[in-house]
Amino acid sequence: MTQAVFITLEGIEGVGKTSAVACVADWLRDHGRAVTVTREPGGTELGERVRALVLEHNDVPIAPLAELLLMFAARAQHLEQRIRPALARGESVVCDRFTDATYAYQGGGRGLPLRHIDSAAELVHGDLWPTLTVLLDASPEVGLSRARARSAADRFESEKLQFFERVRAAYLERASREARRFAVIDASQDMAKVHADIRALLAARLP
Ligand code: Z5A
Repeated sequence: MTQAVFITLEGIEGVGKTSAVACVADWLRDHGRAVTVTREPGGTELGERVRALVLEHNDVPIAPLAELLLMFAARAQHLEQRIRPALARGESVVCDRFTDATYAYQGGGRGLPLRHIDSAAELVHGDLWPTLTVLLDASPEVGLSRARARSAADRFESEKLQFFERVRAAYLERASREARRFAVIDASQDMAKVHADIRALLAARLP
């Protein structure tokens, strides 16, 4: 039996994670694996409510530490309700963002100390890390122009360019430290080439 894998897609807004998630899931299914597709924040009723709270423009002030804890609260529920049960059933899980997003956004973007994120990650998922993390990398100019052409800016997308430069730098720093788990793909290429690169990566990396 093929081993279940846990694959995450990461990157700043507009780099193409949504279509890349579908590309990964299709490839896995084509190679005989059952797949659960999900996202963060989200994937459960609680997670989707947290998502609405943190993404919508509303009158609710959210301090950076509260934002960090909301992400991990949603993640704890997601792991309990969706991710761990799927892996236990032998299904592969493809997730649009996971804890690397917290390091990038709340760590790099908001400037929270990384030791807080380390502690929360240890508490919430211990050593359950993705088998493979695909970082779709493009400049904030490219990502934000695509995201803004598609829909109005949400609470994160309304941040300034420097915020996304810090987020991108934090992602690249994590990718270079954890080169065995991460793969970086140039997301500024056209979509067909990005997806061809993803399929080649999966063929090379998965058992
Ligand atoms: N967040 C956080 O702060 N901490 C955490 O721990 C977690 C999340 C888990 C929700 O994420 C927010 O939560 C996120 C970080 C924060 N910030 N925001 N906003 P999200 O993943 O749901 O939101 P998103 O990153 O904004 O999603 P997105 O804008 O939909 O990005 P995307 O999925 O990467 O892009 P896309 O929808 O696939 O593509 C955007 C458009 O570009 C679309 O019209 C595509 O057709 C087009 N596109 C995509 N690829 C290409 C290429 N290669 N060429 C040309 N056009 C393309």
